[in-house]
Amino acid sequence: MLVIWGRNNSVNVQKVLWCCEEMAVGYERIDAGGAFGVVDTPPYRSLNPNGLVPTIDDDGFVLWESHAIVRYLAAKHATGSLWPQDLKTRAESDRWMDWKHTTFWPAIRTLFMGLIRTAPEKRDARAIEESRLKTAEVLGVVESRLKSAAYLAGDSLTMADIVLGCGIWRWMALPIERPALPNVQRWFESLTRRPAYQKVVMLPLT
Ligand SMILES: N[C@@H](CCC(=O)N[C@@H](CS)C(=O)NCC(=O)O)C(=O)O
Repeated sequence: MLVIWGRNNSVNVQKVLWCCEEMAVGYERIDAGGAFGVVDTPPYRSLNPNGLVPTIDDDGFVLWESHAIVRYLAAKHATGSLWPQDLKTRAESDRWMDWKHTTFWPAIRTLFMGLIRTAPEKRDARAIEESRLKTAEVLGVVESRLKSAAYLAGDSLTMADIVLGCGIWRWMALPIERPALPNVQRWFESLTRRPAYQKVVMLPLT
């Protein structure tokens, strides 16, 4: 049995849950992180010395880092779909996964944390606005890509859509002004029609 540690409102945990739901892979989820604690206990630290979520245990194989987990599970259960078999398609999918961690999340993090996880009187309005503008700017790169493809790596959903799709839910659900990005909008709407996305990603932001 696959065990996943992590609170269900974490963007990084949601990637793993959505991946499993798309592939119809069964799992047991254990609440950890945030108000649930657990991540600072010695048993958890022996699994994940970073004290972060998610962590998985797949029949004794322990793994942390959400994108490594998504790659591992997709390669194990979804070769030819979430894990593209074609080398170049897989490289494209990988590229967008790295982009999500290195470009998209650093851009949106202050906006998300500011509006959702910070009390109104403690918010830095200027930093939040800068983050909103930066996120809109970097999403221009996705907008260009999605002019010529339905999904990030081509014609069908891959692991890249899984990881960026969890982030885009936050962008779309935040109470903010967003520039018109019609291709990003179309892609996002296609994700919202997937039962697995509805079940584990489209939750109220907390
Ligand atoms: N690079 C790591 C980042 C993991 C991470 O930052 N997780 C956050 C939740 S999204 C966390 O554990 N925060 C502390 C907590 O929830 O207690 C990954 O992708 O798995």
